[in-house]
Amino acid sequence: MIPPSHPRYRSLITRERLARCAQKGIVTPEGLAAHGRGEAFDYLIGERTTDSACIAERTAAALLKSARHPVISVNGNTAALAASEISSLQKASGALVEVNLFHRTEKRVQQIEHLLCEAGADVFSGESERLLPLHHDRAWCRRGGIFSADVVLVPLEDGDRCEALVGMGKTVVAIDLNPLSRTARTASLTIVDELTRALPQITHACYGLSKNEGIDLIASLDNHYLLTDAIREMTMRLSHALD
Ligand code: PTJ
Repeated sequence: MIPPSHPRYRSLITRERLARCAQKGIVTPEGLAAHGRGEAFDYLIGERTTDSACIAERTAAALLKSARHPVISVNGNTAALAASEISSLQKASGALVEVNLFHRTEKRVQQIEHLLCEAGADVFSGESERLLPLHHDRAWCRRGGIFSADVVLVPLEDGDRCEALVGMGKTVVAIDLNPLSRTARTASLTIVDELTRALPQITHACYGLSKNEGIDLIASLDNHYLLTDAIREMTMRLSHALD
């Protein structure tokens, strides 16, 4: 029997929640596969927040707090795993919350918006348009939301859209346990940490950061260092795996 305080217990509860959300159509089959990839990388990094991820989370808070128009983009996996954490981060950062999907259907958009509202988020809804320079359904977003944002937080984003957002001149903050993914390498700032650990840390930092610390964190942002350090942590754990 695994004790409730053990990270493995949490991951079993999380899997059950995702499976329930998949049955309702909130999470797609591709979303379940993406979660499995995330679990594997989380295992490699030791199911904990590393020091460099902690710096990345504080820098994300600084970017959100100093943005003119910050937006948190939410997909099916993020809503299923962390609707209430998104709501708390919205309150701490003042960011707009917009549902933006890879496998887009109107029904899924509405289901996910409903889930977020139930968790206390104030969801930006209304007319979507094909505004991002992409050829598929991922081009859809709202003119007053992601399209006009200067800073976008994209938990679990796909590489094409991340690249498109960066190409539009936005500061893109990704949460992605895979430091080798195209999203991780394209984003302005990548938090290599598990979503439900990362979001509360960003929220906490939004309340605690001084203006000067925020300025210093943004000035010293080095995404290449953050990715290299995550790979170093994983490699180190692997090389001692059988000790
Ligand atoms: O709900 P939709 O239709 O918008 O689809 C969402 C998914 C996640 C299916 C879609 O965006 C997708 O396919 O994403 P990717 O390209 O598979 O990227 C997801 C990334 O998130 C992968 O690199 C995973 O390792 C990582 N990941 C998965 N679960 C977590 C995670 N990172 C942090 N925390 C997690 N819990």
